[in-house]
Amino acid sequence: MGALSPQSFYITTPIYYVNAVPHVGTAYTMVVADALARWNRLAGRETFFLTGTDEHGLKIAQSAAEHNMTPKEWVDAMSERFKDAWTELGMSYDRFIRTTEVAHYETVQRFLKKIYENGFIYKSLYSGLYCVACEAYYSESELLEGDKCPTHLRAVEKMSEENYFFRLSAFEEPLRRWYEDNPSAVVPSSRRNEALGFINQGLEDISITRTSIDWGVPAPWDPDHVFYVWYDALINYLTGIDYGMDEERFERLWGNVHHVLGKDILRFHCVWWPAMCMAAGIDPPKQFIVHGWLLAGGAKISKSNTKVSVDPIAIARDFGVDTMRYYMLKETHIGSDGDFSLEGMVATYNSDIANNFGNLLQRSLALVISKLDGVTPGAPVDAPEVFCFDERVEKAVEAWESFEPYAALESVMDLLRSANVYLEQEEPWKSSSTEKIEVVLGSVLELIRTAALLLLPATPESSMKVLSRLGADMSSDLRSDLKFGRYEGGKAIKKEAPLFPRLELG
Ligand code: ME8
Repeated sequence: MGALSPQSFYITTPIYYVNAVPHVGTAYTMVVADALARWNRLAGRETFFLTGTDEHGLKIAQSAAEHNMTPKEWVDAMSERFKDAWTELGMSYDRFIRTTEVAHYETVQRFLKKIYENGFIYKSLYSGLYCVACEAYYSESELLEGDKCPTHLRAVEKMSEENYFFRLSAFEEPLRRWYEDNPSAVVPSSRRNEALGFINQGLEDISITRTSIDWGVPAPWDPDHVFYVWYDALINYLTGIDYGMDEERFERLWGNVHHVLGKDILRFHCVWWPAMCMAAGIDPPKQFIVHGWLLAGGAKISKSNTKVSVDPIAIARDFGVDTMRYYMLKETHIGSDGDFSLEGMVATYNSDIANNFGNLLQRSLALVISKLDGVTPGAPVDAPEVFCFDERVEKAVEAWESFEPYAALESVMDLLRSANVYLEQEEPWKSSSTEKIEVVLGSVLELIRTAALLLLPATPESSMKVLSRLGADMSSDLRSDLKFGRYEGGKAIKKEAPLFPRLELG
């Protein structure tokens, strides 16, 4: 088994609009990014996980007005709701960025001044059809039923103003070449084709400032103009790691940045953003991890979709945060859409966690108590054949490394299934040989320990409880912790309630 490469790992989520509270859909992005961050920390890498809130633009200004608040009062209150939600859900982010922070204004101005000085920004008259919900202009051919935005199905508004433009058209060829030279810039690869599709349709320059509102970052060369919300928002990824302030740190983290995002915002990320980076003279991002949508009854879950319970905090309180995390990561492959239902979540938890994992743990510990005076045996030197231990561990490691949590979790479930089969076959409860019982239970507990480690990015709280019940510590070397034979045993066990009882829908 190869060593895990030691480079730094920088991971980001989209920054969320504060015109509504977090819901299961936004929590899904967080869970994906949090699990990948946790995996990379476990692998011993310097990891930096950035999330935050997107607080400018017309939509936010309108939401504030609807609530009789100033934009500032509104965004201050709403960004707290996001922070509280992610804290409650145990998200392990390192920095929470707000686009209304002074540091972000400075970074936006620093970065866009570079693009301006490099000659990729110019002034012109713009008139077009604008969807306030998307904060984006559409061409007529993109509209549905003549005047409706294809994402929100609401009428677009005609807007006309003099503003600054970014010369996106100049980057058609450079972007095509960049995608050719970096075949893994977007995962999964089907989403890369989508990005290339946008580029191959031809790129038009984009309007990047507004004079019709003042809720935004002013252009440093013409302060009557504020930057269009998307143009300022993308730059948060640079503010988050102190672009222009701490060069050494910036280079280290930017060189291995991974942007997690939903497919709805692919064009902004996979077309605009690398072009903006090129225009400012920095490398485009290393990789985009594009996930699909969580659906309920076939429709995208959103703040206005009331068909399902969409409050992730209520779900976590009722069923446990790890139950929700595990379900999201196991049943929805990153890149594809996935169904979210409480029935599905409970069924997945019961089959994988309560039965396959929890029962095994409970039975083995009960046997330690009844057959081995309550002290756990250490692992034998070799893994019994039936586990296919090395192959399955390797498969899980590779799956985590290539951003395929479902495959990692499936491989861990295979390991645990083989441990269940082995326990049934060996029937240690019938044996009177302490030596045999120690080998059998030592092997099974070793499998449980390994499973808890490999599940840790998905189910951090539960994994830590299992490791503590076994008295298994972790070193800073994941590879050595994943070797069969590492579990030393010697933990005195008392009879305790099961860690993962079956769940019922109330
Ligand atoms: O677009 N399933 O913010 P936003 C999966 N501020 N993911 C979902 C989802 C669902 N049903 N619903 C939302 C914005 N998401 C901009 C981003 S970044 C520089 C600026 C997730 O609050 C998904 O990741 O509308 C989507 O891309 C993100 O929430 C959009 O959040």
